[in-house]
Amino acid sequence: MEIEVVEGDITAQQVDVVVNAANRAMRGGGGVDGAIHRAGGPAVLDDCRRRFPEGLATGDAGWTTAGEMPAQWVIHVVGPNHRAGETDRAQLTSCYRRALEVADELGARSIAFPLVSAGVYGWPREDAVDAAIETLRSTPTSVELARIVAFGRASYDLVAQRL
Ligand code: AR6
Repeated sequence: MEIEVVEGDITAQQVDVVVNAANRAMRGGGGVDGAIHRAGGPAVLDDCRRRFPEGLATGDAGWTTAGEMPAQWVIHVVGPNHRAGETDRAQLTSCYRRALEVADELGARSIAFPLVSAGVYGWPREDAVDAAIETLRSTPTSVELARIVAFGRASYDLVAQRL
């Protein structure tokens, strides 16, 4: 699998799957989650309610429609909330591994990731980048392209350097 980085907005990516940095309730929020629900429209939340009545566990992933976005699916993952004391790194790497597993179930060939937990959830940024890259490199998958979407120049430079 090829791994690349771009600077930009995850909701605009022309890929099969965009990954959402969600929370356990899976009913929307701020950051990437807010942007994805705004861009995808109400079909995304409808699908979240229908397919995930109980939400999702930390470290897990599940798919919905991408609604009005160019992508076909959203894979929602729940990163650990470092700010709230969830500091188990295995829960963060699990988000990337589980997202690729779900992408394989869908037959997706391309997927765009935000830096899960690196915003509101406060995971130290350099380690969030390293966890993403390590896990994308080491997980067997039929996905051909993983794109890390960095929000802002500083994030882009950091990911490019770590790649
Ligand atoms: N495209 C790409 N990256 C973005 C975008 C965007 N449109 N917007 C923000 N980022 P965050 P988390 C970057 O906070 O830390 C929500 O309220 C951002 O700069 O979206 O996992 C959820 O509902 C950061 O680097 O996700 C949860 O409650 C990264 O994406 C909680 O926040 C992740 O930031 C999840 O927090």
